[in-house]
Amino acid sequence: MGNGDGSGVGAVVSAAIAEPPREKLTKKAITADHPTWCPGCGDFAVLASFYKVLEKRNLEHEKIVTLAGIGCSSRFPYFVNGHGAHFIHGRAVPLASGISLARPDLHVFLFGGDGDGFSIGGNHLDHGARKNINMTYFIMDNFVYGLTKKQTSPTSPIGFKSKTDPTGAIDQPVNPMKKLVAGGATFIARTHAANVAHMMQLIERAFDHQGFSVIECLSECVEFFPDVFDPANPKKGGSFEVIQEKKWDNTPEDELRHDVTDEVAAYKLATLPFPGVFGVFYETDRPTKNSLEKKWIENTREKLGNPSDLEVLQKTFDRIK
Ligand SMILES: Cc1ncc(C[n+]2csc(CCOP(=O)(O)OP(=O)(O)O)c2C)c(N)n1
Ligand code: SF4
Ligand SMILES: [Mg+2]
Repeated sequence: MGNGDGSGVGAVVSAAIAEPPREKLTKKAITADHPTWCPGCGDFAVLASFYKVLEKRNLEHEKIVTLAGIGCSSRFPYFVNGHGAHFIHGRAVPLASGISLARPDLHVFLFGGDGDGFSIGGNHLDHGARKNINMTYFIMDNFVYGLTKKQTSPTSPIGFKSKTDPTGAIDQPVNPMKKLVAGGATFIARTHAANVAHMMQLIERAFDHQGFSVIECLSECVEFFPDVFDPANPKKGGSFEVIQEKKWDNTPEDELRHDVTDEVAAYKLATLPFPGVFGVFYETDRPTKNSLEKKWIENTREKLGNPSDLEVLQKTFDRIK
């Protein structure tokens, strides 16, 4: 900051005060409250993977924002020592959108459940996706409403007996991968909470992606839908089938591999019967709303003769007087 007389003394003083070296971000520094999930809940592994990624990437601590809606999974921000909030049920995407657009320098991570993301928040998910707002959204899908103690969720399979469907669910469940492809998300992936290495890989890829990146993670609710994801857990007799992505190496094997930029191929993968396949279904490079809006603001400002924020605000007030 200058001292006001134009001598630049202030600048010299501030230059002399060297920034202290940054301490490496540790798990200890990002760990907050003790998680209050039921022992054995899949969400613990998601939290552990997230801590590991933050530590590995050594992000600037003050640039991490963890957001959520309402649900067991949406307790997530309580357990991360950083900026965070959990918001109204289903309204996590709009909250995250505002923060992402206003503060493009922050890393916006969003966590939540299948109810929060695909039911009450399903509409917001579509709009966040089509607008390609920059954030990483991790949906912990347990096929049930956990927090409210076992109601049918939009991903519950037909026949699932719950408090809202005592004789078994009769409605066709949402297919998250199909919904996200159709919605226009630019990074779409699927993983399983029993596979920490796979989860970490996907969180890192989603984080590196510019745009609306979503990971659906099968995360078991041991209380209200136990063992449902065993068919994809090798430790419990299932098999975890990973998507083989194209290497573009001109080999005959490559013909059979998945092209992540092909949305029809992604849609086809999404039609595989439960438990399906895991990995990146779709990834494309499309301008984010963040970049488009920034350009629009800069152009408008230039047209108006580069006024300050205060002048723009004053002009707006004058107009509505
Ligand atoms: C507007 C509104 N409707 C309903 C509720 C009640 N409610 C809280 S969490 C929840 C569903 C949670 O399910 P999910 O998002 O799958 O998270 P989980 O608990 O399974 O992790 C519901 C219906 C609420 N809090 N607010
Ligand atoms: S009720 Fe289910 S989702 Fe909620 S904490 Fe317990 S095991 Fe996890
Ligand atoms: Mg749920």
